[in-house]
Amino acid sequence: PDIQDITICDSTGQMIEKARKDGVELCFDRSATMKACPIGADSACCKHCAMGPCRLNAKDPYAKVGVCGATIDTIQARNFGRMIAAGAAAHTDHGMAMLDLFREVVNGKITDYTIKDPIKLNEVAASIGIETEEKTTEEVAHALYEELERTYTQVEGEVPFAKRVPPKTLETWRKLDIVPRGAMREIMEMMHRTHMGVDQHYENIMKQGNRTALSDGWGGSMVATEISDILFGTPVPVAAEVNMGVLKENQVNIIIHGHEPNLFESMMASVNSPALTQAAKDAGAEGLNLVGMCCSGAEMLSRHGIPHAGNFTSTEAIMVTGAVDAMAVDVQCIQQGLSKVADCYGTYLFTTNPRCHIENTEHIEFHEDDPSSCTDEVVIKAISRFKSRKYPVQIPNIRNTGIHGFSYEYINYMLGGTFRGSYTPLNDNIINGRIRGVAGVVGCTNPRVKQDWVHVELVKELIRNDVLVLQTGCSQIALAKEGLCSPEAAYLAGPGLSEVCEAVGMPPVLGMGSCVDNSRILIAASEMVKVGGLGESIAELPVAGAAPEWMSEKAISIGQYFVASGVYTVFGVTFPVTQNTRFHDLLFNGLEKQGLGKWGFTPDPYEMAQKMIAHIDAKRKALGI
Ligand code: BF8
Ligand code: SF4
Repeated sequence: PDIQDITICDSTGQMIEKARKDGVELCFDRSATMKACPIGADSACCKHCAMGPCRLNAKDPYAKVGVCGATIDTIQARNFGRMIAAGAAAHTDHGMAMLDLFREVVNGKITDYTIKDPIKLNEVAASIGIETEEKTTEEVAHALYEELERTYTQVEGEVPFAKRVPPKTLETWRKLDIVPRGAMREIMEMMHRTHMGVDQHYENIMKQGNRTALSDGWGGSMVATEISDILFGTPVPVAAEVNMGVLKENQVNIIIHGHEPNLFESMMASVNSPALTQAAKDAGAEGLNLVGMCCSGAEMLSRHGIPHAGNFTSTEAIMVTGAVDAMAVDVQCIQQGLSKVADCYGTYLFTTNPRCHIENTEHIEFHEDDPSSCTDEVVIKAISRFKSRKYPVQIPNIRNTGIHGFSYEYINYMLGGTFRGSYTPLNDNIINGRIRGVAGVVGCTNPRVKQDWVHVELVKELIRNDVLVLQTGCSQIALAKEGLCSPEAAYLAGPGLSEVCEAVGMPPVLGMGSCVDNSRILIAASEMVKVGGLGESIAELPVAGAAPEWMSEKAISIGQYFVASGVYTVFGVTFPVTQNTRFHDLLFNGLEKQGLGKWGFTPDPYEMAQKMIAHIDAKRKALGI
């Protein structure tokens, strides 16, 4: 296929062209030759036991059943439930790793990290009912740890952050019996229920699907965000550069790719160490250049303004520059294909997390009690590669500046002014119609669709119609590369939104961080309910969500927790459900009738925008605004 059909990212396009000349295969090439399995795409197959695998016919979904008698609805609900479980497990295990780190810091066993944001510590503790007055930071931290551990382990009862859910939304969940207990329990039960011969009613399976997804959004993901803020600082707006031009020809380039901020934080310490900086200079480099990719990149971009080189589908392509001296990865969204591309260009690729090794790839384990032994080693290897660079370097000369780091707390401050931080002005602007509604546009890029294009076209359409856009993950990087994360992009917004943007000095698109930081969007939505004037539950708000180029099971878990929280959520690319089935109807209509949100699907960004705006308008109408 032509490069203009593969990506709108010029840098990635240039690297695809170079890779073709160099005879190097990228995910885009593999997706062109690996046609998607049409049966799996419709979720019409089951391999949950050895009487199968069984294949049903999506064109005539009720004509056949599996060997055990499972219907199309059971089969696809089980598949969907397991996607939620896997996605929720990824986020919650990441959150638990942050909580483990927090515990060891609080206990004084790990000394390389500290509590950087004691104000946030107190706020989070207070939000879940922990008494903070007349307590030391240490005492509050201990109490918070004890409480948050329940997010994972508790056998009975509601997760701690259920206290942040608007009462009416929580009431709906209680009625439906979907308030999450500990994530470990929910994920375990989801896996059990989707085993051969257990839960065989698609509605009941989705009940557990909702509960499992909520244990991610209001559980593991929220813990990941809050603990990371407490340990590493709550983001405030910061100017930062994105795109492959952040690589520097005359410097030692090191990329961190993955999801856990601790590796990245320690890598920052290593590249700032005078000894290693000197070593880089001795090797003829002007310095050490640390940049991020994917979600840990988005998190560091938002928290510290560290440059970001590109989103998910650019992670192989960037090595084609020949300029990447080392790439260290931790967990999630690490394509195995990286290993081969790294070989082709002599890039040192390292895995660092015990959860993620890659065949034929060196593993240097990262230990939080001795982080620099890993991160220094990565820097030293990168310097040695710089010294003996054998490959011609070709860096696309493209950089885009934007403002990132709009935490929930900062939006509060920004809109409310110094002394009266609150979401009231946001609600006011929604009520008076300057802002039509709020959209969360998030998620991956996917080589099955033109990279970044669906994100960018959708968001342009939304802001043109006065919809304020909140962003996370790889989507945020797509928009940043198009310049939409800068205040100057206000001219692309409709008259009402651009007026608000100009008054406040904010971009029409607010980047909030990584995928676990979607929890910031949940908190913002709860706050909008709390402030008043826009209904009593999240389901009544004029808001919508989208993951236009999604690919991962984590995205399905995120989508489901937004839906369960009351948000209309539209996915692009493809949707893993058979049309014209009862299960499809449950996801796209039935859940809304239960008082939750609902799913939508279209690969077309303009239609997606229309659907979201129509939903926002319907909610406005219901509110009488
Ligand atoms: O958690 S947006 S491709 S990097 S899954 Fe992965 Fe998707 Fe990117 Fe982060 Ni989120
Ligand atoms: Fe087939 Fe049923 Fe076994 Fe699934 S659980 S593979 S549908 S027999």
